Amino acid sequence: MTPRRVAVVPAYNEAPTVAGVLEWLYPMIDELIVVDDGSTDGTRAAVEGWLPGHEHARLLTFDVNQGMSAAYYLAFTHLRERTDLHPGDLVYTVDADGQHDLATLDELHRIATSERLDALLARRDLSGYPPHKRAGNWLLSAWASLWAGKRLLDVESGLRVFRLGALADALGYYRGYKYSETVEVAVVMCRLGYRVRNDVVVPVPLYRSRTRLVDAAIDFAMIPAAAVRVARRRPQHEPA
Ligand SMILES: Nc1nc2c(ncn2[C@@H]2O[C@H](COP(=O)(O)OP(=O)(O)O)[C@@H](O)[C@H]2O)c(=O)[nH]1
Ligand SMILES: [Mg+2]
Repeated sequence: MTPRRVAVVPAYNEAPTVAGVLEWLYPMIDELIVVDDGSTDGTRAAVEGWLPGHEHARLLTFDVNQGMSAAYYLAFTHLRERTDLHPGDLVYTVDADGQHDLATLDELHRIATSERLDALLARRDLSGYPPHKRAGNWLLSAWASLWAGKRLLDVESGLRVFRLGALADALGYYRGYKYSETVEVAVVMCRLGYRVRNDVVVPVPLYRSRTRLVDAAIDFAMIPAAAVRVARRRPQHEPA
């Protein structure tokens, strides 16, 4: 059976780019979920203006900003509860800021399915990023690798393909705070024994980042916490 492809796009104050991202993404997937995370600009209006005529897209919302992790948690728990989806279906995540070159999606999909991966976390080509961002990303990925028991190369990437069954399982072990969702899901999935790749390099046509030092510090602390949570709750895990 061909897996369904569901894309999740968290959006916070992305009025200039969000509709363009949705328009590009929509023909490549079967269903689209965009989460407006209490945006204070015209994001909600831009999405609502785009929705008509796109019947496989839906908007989930927070009235007050909750942070990126909460936006993902809302969408993922919704998917986990859906009885019309199967563990083999695929969940894509894409930023709303136009940072991801969606021309890479087909190739990511091909690799994820042909290698039967549980998670393909695209490794962004950060060569256009400032040195302090690259150093921070390297350090965070190295720290995550230590706790994941597997070499991870870009744990902050928001361009990903998950197998729904594995994602739904991992959701029992983390919730995420601010931006920590990306690092936590990577560590949790590795610790649970799922097949994870983080070495497929994708270009980043646009540098734009809102994360600050405090966000990196939060991620740093959340990584061991996530690993310990898995070890405590499921010492002898057999991947679902
Ligand atoms: N900055 C920020 N982004 C959020 C929030 N909630 C959801 N997002 C979305 O999460 C995605 C990743 O955020 P971004 O700032 O691009 O992070 P970066 O690419 O890791 O630097 C974007 O699509 C944002 O619009 C939030 O509270 N703050
Ligand atoms: Mg981004």
